Amino acid sequence: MNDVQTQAAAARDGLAETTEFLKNEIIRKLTYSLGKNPAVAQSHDWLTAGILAARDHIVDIWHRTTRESYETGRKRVYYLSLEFLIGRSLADALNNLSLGEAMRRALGELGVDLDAIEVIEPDAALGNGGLGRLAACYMESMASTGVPALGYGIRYDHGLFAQRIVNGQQQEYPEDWLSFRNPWEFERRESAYQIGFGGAVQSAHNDAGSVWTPSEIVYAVAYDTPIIGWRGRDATTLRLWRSRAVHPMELDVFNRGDHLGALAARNRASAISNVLYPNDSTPAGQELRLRQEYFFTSASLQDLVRRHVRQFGAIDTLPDKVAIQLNDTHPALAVAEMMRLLVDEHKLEWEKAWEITQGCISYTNHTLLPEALETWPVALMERILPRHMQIIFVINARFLDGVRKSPEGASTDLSRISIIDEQHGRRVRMAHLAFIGSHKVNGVSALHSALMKQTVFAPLNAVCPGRITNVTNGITPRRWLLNANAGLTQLLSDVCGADVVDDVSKLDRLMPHIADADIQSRAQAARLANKAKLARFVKQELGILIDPQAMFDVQIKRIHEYKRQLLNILETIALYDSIRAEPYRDWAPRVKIFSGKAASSYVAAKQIINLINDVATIVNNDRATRDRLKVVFLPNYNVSVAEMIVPAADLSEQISTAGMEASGTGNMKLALNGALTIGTLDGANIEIQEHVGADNIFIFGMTASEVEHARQAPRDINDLQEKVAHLAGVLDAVAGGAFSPSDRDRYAGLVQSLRQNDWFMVLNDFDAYRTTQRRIDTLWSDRKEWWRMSLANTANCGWFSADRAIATYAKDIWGIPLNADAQQ
Ligand code: 26V
Repeated sequence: MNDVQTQAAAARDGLAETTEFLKNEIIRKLTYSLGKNPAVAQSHDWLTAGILAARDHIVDIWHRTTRESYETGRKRVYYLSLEFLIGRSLADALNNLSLGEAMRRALGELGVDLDAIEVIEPDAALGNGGLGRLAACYMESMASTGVPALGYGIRYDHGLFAQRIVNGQQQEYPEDWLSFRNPWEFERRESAYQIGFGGAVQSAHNDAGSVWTPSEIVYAVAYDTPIIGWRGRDATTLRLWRSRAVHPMELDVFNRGDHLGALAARNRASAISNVLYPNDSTPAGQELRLRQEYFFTSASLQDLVRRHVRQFGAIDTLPDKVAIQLNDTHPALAVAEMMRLLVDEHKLEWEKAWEITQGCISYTNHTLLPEALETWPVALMERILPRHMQIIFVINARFLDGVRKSPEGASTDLSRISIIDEQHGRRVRMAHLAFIGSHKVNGVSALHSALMKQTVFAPLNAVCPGRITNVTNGITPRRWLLNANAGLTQLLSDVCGADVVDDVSKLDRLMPHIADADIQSRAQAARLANKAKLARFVKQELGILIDPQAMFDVQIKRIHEYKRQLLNILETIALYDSIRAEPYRDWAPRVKIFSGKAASSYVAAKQIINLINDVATIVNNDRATRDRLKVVFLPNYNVSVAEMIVPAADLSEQISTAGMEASGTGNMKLALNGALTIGTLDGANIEIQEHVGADNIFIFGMTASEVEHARQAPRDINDLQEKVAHLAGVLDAVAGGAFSPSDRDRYAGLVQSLRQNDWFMVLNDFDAYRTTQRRIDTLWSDRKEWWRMSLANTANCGWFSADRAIATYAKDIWGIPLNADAQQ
């Protein structure tokens, strides 16, 4: 036998051995952990047994990682995020452990199909969208690149609501991912912390040690989930907090006969970790949200401070060993809580405490939308967190004082940099608190970071130059390429070498081959198989038949006016009219695929969902356009649905109003998988263009500065409607009820608001968008050129790996040297 044959034989023997081992493990788990006789086990029992068997393989690596990080005393990242949008974990874990094939065989020999049980694992949907998914990608990437890390969040009983579409309209249902228990997690009863609320403060001076006596205390109990890195390299911890009452019930109240009252405290406490807040357009349930934010921030800081003091025996070395990353302002109370712990509990001087706090903390901003920037009424904060409010006042006073005395002092409008907004009934600006308490603040794409300096943070940037930096978002290629698209991955490792899966920057080795007919046809075959799978899913979910040979044109993300699903559906209507008007032209057959949730109180977003579904009903039932155009709205968008759509997409819609999408990450997932992008010069689209080249992307529409100017100048929308082909006709049709025959006025208001104040520039960009779509139609018939462009996208998108983003955070923000073998 030669070397290769010997290796193959060893792998075969290894595989046979591992298969046998796993088979025994699964049976043992089924029998002794679940108490199930294999003969009567149901699918979900096999799933749980499979997860428990896989988890055992992670635990040793996890303990080793934790031990090593303890022994080497390396600096550790604490990633504080109110959201972790994880999705399913089994396929990802098996792949990272290189156990996929053995597990498939082991289950197969037991008469169970791995594919069939993987899909019944519930999605852990502990996030709204991009921000939460980013946190999940970064946890996996830190485990893969050897960055010591611990993620902190909330173990919500209920994740993001489930969406159903009834009569074209969104309905929300509670999500219940824990109903079959969660086999990935370990409850840590010993790691419980007391979290106080309300009460009063005794202090001589606000900036010296004070005694806060809360009127209410709840427990935060830790639940740990190991996150396994690529090739089982390391495993990091995701620690999620669950709230519990200190006393399960008040027995004296119960004994007095007030049975419900006796449970009141318990309910009040457990409400904190009950449900994830949707990104709402209206501020509802404010107090509970603030309690959630403080609850998880305080538990996390108490935990990390305790760990540090135990390990290093001192508090002042904290910034050498601890990097705290705030994922948006949701954990911004960390600034005040850290000061409270250091000044009140550890009795440090204010100046020293401030140096430590700023040395540890850094903050990522994810949006510049004014309505999405968190502020809390001072009065609410004083009631719920009296000591923190005092501390924030001191931080603010000292900061403003410093600026006043500095050379810039005279030219600075202090009201614009203050943590307190005095204009809108006295509110605490959480972004200012996070900014002032951080040594670095980052945006999530080059444009977004630049806009931070020019807009929302301009005054703060002027007095703290150099604090704002950029880390363009990234995505984990393990989940979004290797797992989601096994067919393409096989081709890529054949062409680029097997090591491309360890380092996706090596995808550029594909470049010399992008015009190769054989490689193009293999890529096409892989895509077609993914599209056929998606088509089966669409048929099963919606009963709509779609042709895998047609162009799959996808827009998948939260529904928001700035993301402009409305622009997409209006253009779809124009296309529909054009096809009907000229049925014999060789139109590129298209399937328009939409998926996404609207916040429950976001009326305009819900109307857009309704319109997409109404258009779908008319178009899909029209024989005239039957083979040319289909419109599909896939309900209940989540990570798992994305994993099916992303590898099946031909065209990726990234059409936000320029300047409004901080980065986008779906854009990266789709481009990496070879979808061509039609997009505006917004967020990370700009950097995608830089990497793939202007010839390999379809950019259209107004730039961010054009949008800014147009918003200031009055626009002649009537003139626009007269001049732009199709526009008036499309708007009239929608407004007149052509797509809502049973309720003709349904969209009158929607169209009227576009015509009166088109804040998101839907009408302005309509023509550029429509004509770009028609260019894409033409390209579709040039298959060679299409696939050259597609492969150029895959070849050049390795840069959007989360590993690159994490390496940048490690170097520029956390001060953590990476091991040489993890660097790219
Ligand atoms: C929040 C809200 C709340 C009020 C109503 C409107 C609204 C709209 C958006 C948001 C999202 C805030 C934070 C967020 O999720 N940002 C997203 O972060 C992603 C990861 O960095 C990034 O790719 C997306 O562009 C950005 O929107």
